[in-house]
Amino acid sequence: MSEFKFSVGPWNVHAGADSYGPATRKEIPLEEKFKRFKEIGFDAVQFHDDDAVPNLNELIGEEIKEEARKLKKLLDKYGLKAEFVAPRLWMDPHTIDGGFMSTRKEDREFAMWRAKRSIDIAKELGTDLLVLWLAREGTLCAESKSPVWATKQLVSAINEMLEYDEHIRVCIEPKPNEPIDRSICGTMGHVMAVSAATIDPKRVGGNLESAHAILAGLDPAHEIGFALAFDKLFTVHLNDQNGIRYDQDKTFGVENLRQAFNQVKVLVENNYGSRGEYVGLDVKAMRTTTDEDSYKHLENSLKIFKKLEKKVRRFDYDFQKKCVENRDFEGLEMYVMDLLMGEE
Ligand code: XLS
Ligand code: MG
Repeated sequence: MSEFKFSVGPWNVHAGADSYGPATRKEIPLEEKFKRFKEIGFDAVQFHDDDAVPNLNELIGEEIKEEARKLKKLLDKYGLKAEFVAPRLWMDPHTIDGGFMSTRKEDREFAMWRAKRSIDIAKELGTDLLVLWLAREGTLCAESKSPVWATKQLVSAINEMLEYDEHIRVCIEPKPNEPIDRSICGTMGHVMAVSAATIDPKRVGGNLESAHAILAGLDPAHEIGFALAFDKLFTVHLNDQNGIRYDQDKTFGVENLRQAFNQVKVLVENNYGSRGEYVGLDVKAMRTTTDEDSYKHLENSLKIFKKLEKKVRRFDYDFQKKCVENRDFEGLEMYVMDLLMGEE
């Protein structure tokens, strides 16, 4: 039995289309996903603004809130909470050169409109967490945008969100690349700096995604630890990644088991979750996955997390202490490998 609560987004159960090929599975209605999420053991659902309120660009404020209230009733029906709402700022034509940092005023205004609607939706769904995965926020042509100006734009945009609602917490999900190669806020270190520059740093934190840390050539557990050290890890997106390639959103732990072990370990050791934080997944099924197995990558991610949690809770800290005192890191490393390979 895990001591953590888990969350997932509806986009993690998908029809399998990618930039190189069409769908390989049927689309699944949102309510069916909620039912299965609960059965699998999830406690909360993550939302983009238009997952929660489709075609919100065509609606006005009150209509958006009304749609959000209907969704809240559906969540209640399945005993699920909403973890966060994230404005989707990478599909709309207004976001082709970013949103908050677009060189066009009308695009920046569009991004802010979506961010404020996301806050409205979050309040109706009963969460105070807004996630900003910044997607295209960067520089397509190096000479088209000053990185100084863009960084300051991001801080002022977040300040506007903090002023729009006195309770909202803004959680940046950093990613160093894809779909933009010169990103403005690519690691947890950047997030901490941006947070400190805002008008209310305690309400600005980070969402560490395992794959995004790996894409930056960094260790996910250390990125998690860095945010925890500043008390600013508002959530996580656990998954995996086979090296510095395209973003793969693989099942948690399947490529880098020891890295996954240490992500669970740093969360356990620092009582993550004790203030209601969720262990979020952001994983995608393989293209070959059949309709019947549409949720298997989620089930596998939870299984691997819980198996690793058991190993963390069996970790021999006395042995670790002895190895550290003697600087026997070879011995400590072998102990960890034995633990992971079931010899311990
Ligand atoms: C993309 C991001 C995305 C966000 C939610 O790489 O991980 O899935 O987490 O939009
Ligand atoms: Mg993510």
